Order: sequence, then structure tokens, then C-alpha cells
Amino acid sequence: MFVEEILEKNAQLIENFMVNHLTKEGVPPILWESVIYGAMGGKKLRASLLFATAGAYRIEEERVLPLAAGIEMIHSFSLVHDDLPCIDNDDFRRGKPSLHRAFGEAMGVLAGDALLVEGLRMFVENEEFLRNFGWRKTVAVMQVLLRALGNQGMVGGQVLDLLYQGKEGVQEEDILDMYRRKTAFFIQAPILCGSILGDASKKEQKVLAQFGLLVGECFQIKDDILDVIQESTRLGKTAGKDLAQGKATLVRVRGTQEAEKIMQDKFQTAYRILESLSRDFSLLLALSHFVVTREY
Ligand code: GRG
Repeated sequence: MFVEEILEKNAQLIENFMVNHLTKEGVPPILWESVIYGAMGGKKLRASLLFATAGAYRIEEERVLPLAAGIEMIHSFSLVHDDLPCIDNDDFRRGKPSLHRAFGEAMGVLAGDALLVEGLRMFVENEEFLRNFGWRKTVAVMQVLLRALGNQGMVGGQVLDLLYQGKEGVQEEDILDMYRRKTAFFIQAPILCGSILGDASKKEQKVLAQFGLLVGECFQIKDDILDVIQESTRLGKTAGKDLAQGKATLVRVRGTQEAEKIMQDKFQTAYRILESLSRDFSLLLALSHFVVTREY
């Protein structure tokens, strides 16, 4: 199966799980509808990274589905809030109007909040997940996710993104630091979660952490390149926004070709360090290759 087919199959699995497990009872219909709207669509890459890592430790997809769905809901929350008028002000996401355009700004805020909270509940309150992995691993996984999202992670990264906007002379290292926080930590997180659930050795966890961070950086650099070279319809979101909004990006300071080269170097390093482990991580490597070759 090609990587894109695997991604599609996994996306279907995740979306079905979300629809079937997100409680409707006692929830205002507009909230349920907008949460589902925000959670649907997209590549569901982070879920696939978790499946691939857990799979390397012989954990079946079904057993990590609640966590995979939760991670994707949390990721969807970040996109919904990112699109709000007070942040990136985008009307288009995942090939459809962004959530606040479809349901209004207040629902953009509230459905975003719900995606974060219900995303955590998706696995923390799942009896089978708790039975399979126990409290210790469940808390460890939550720590990984919350650390990636917190003030030193995604929230802090998003703040830096806003502060650097329209500013001249932002240094390359500051941009890469912002990429790590805003994006890379939450690409690294599902890989770390898979390694924790799989009882990976300390050495394997360290290598997977380095690998995940590099792939996460590659993901954001590729995102910036696509913003310049790809069309909105293929991206499912508004292309050319970074330049229009004066965003500090690697493409802006180094140009598209140089940015591509920096990304390829990081990808090669990531590939080499993961290959140094004797376990079969071929699916994880294939997904990381997709990250740097993707067109959307
Ligand atoms: C974490 C509490 C808390 C707040 C979040 C709004 C915000 C603060 C952060 C925004 C972070 C963000 C949206 C970073 C960009 C990362 C990025 C390029 C996402 C696109 O991911 P894809 O391409 O999206 O995987 P799909 O639609 O495929 O799921």
C-alpha cells in the first residue's frame, strides 16, 4: 500500500471512531455539529505517526485508536483557534470554510475549547485504553501531550509567531525555535507516545525523540514552501498567506530553494538516526518521507 493510501485508511478509521465515541447526549446540537465539523478532514498524519510507532512495538492500531483520535481532536482544536480572526484570520481550512466562518466566531472559540477537552477525554475516559495500558502510561502520555502544547510548546510558539509577524531581521535560529514549539513538538508527541506505550528502551526513546523533532521541523518548513508554491485548492487552505501577512518564515529569510535544502538535510539526519536502531521502523520512515515530498 502506498503511504497516501495508508493515510486515507487511517483517516477513515479515526473519523469513524470520533463520530461513534463523541457523546451527543446532553450536548447542545450546535456544539456537537461544530465539533464534528472541526474534527473532520485533514491528513490525520499525527494519528498515523502514532500507529506506525506503536506498530513497531507490535501494538495493534485498534488498541491505540482512542489516543490517536484524541490527538487528532487536539490538533484540530489548534487549527480552529489558529484560523480565528484575532490570530491568523483564515476563511478556508481542509477544503471548506473555517469553523468560525461556518458557525460564527463564538463557536470558533467554544468548539475549539471542546476539541481540546474532549480530545483528552477520548482516551483518559476510555475503559479499554486504561485496561490495556494502565494509569501510569496514560499519565505519561498526557504529560507528553501537555508539555508539547503548553507555554514552552505550541502556545508559546504561536505567541512567537505573532510577535515576529511584520518584524524585520528575525534570525534563522529564532524562526527554527518557533517552528519547534509551534509545530514540531506536536509531531514528535505521537511518536513519543507510541514509544512509551510500547515500553521502548531509554535509548530508543531518545533516538525517537530526536527523529520526531527533526521530522516536525521538516513538516513546518515544507508547510512554508507549499504556502509559496502550491495552490489553495490543493492545500485546502489559503495559499500565499505567509508573505501577505509578513510572517517570519525560513522561506522568507533563505528563499525556497535554500529552505528545501535545509529541510532535506534535516530529513537525511532523521533517517540516519532512526536507521541506527535495529527495530523495523519502515512505516515511520515512509511517513517521514511523505512529510518532505507531500504536495498538500
Ligand atoms: C495549545 C492551548 C494551545 C493553544 C494553541 C492557535 C494555537 C495556540 C496554535 C496554532 C498552532 C498551529 C496551527 C501551527 C501550525 C501547524 C501546522 C502547519 C498545521 C497543519 O497541519 P496539517 O497539515 O493539517 O497536518 P491537517 O488539516 O492535514 O490535519
